[in-house]
Amino acid sequence: MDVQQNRIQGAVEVDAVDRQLLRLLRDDGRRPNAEIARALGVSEHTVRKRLDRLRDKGVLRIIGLLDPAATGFPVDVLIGIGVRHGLVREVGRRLAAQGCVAFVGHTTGRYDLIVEAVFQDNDALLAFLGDTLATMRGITKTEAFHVRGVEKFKYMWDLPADGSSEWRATLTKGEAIDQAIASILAMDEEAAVRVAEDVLASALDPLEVLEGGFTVGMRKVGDLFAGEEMGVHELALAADAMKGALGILESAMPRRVKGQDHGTVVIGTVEGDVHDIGKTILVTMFEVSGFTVHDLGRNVPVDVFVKAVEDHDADLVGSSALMTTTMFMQQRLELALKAAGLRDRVKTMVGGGAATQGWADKIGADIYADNATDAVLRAKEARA
Ligand code: B12
Repeated sequence: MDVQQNRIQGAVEVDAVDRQLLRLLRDDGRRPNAEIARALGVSEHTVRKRLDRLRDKGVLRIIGLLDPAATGFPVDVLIGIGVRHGLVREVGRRLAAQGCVAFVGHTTGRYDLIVEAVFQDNDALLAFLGDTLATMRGITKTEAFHVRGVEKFKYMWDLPADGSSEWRATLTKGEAIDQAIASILAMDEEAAVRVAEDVLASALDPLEVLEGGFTVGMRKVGDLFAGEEMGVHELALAADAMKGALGILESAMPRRVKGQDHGTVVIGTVEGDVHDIGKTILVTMFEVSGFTVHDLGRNVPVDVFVKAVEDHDADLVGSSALMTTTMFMQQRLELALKAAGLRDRVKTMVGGGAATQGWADKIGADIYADNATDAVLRAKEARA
């Protein structure tokens, strides 16, 4: 008990911001402080101070790692070594002096030492086992374990979240994107939710994984459906997985900055169309970017859009259409806004899988975007 308490007392305190900072550096140790500051929402001065402290306390070391496999030493072997009593230290030191040895640890159990060594090929490994180790004074037995693949290195280890005794998987952006796409293609809501939770625990940008992972997965599902490799039931299951992940990721998007008001937006999916996942992302992105949003939902008749524009004195109206059979509703909306005398007061935005820039030009819509981030950027430009 005393030992445990001493260990905890001596441990360096690493708070949530430190952990996020360490994760960012784990991906790229040369990431500029300015970029880290932006990602964490703190000043560069704070980043510098925290880095200095973590370095001083020995929590962080930024080093260059040489990859043996990439430099012509692909054979990676762990070797358990038994040593005659009294000679363990001496043998350990002699092993550590060998050029091919990357790690020497003193262990309990069947072996006294565990060594990791790298070789150009199996002949070099056999020479090391048969010549060097077999003739080294004090060694009584060896057992070699050829490492066929590595899932995790020590530097990838992370502390559990604050106040929790549970470790969550920590993912790089690439891993998160791959897993997000896979969970949608597998139509696995549980997996999608887990990936989304891991994204947050890994301090990754939820939007990047949403757009680059989950949304890409949904588009692939659409292609499989078009090629008749998936039915409507599977589409619905994939959509449930996407919605599960979306709920988690949305909760972590930064809330609207107080006092910011870029304008009022009315958003909905057009009549006859129930596809509302993209529309929901759009609503979130406009909200977190400082707009006041009125979400009309899906399957929304044109006159409901028009009434909402009038009632809320909207600056922008966005209509989403995912099908070639429903996109004409976006054109009807243009005409109805003109007929109501509102067209000059409001900017129109069209989007969703069916719409294109060409379509927007043809019907006279002001803004087209094929993702929610660009939609917000264009809306801000149009209002500037
Ligand atoms: C999930 C899905 C469903 C789910 C929808 C669940 C839900 N609540 O949304 C369910 C199973 C219900 C469904 C039903 C159907 N679907 Co469906 N569906 C899809 C699928 C696979 C994914 C759509 C999606 O969510 N994508 C992910 C989101 C994030 O992307 P997004 O919608 O494109 O949105 C992004 C951008 O486009 C943009 N954006 C979106 N809206 C807006 C709006 C504005 C203003 C702006 C600026 C930007 C913008 O920002 C978003 C975020 O980045 C698509 C395939 C595809 N390639 O789109 C087919 C697809 C749209 N469906 C299709 C079809 C045919 C159907 C059905 C007719 C099938 C049937 N036989 O019953 C029905 C139609 C029901 C109806 N009346 O609407 C076809 C449409 C074909 C066509 N060209 O007309 C598609 C293209 C599949 C295909 N390749 O054949 N579907």
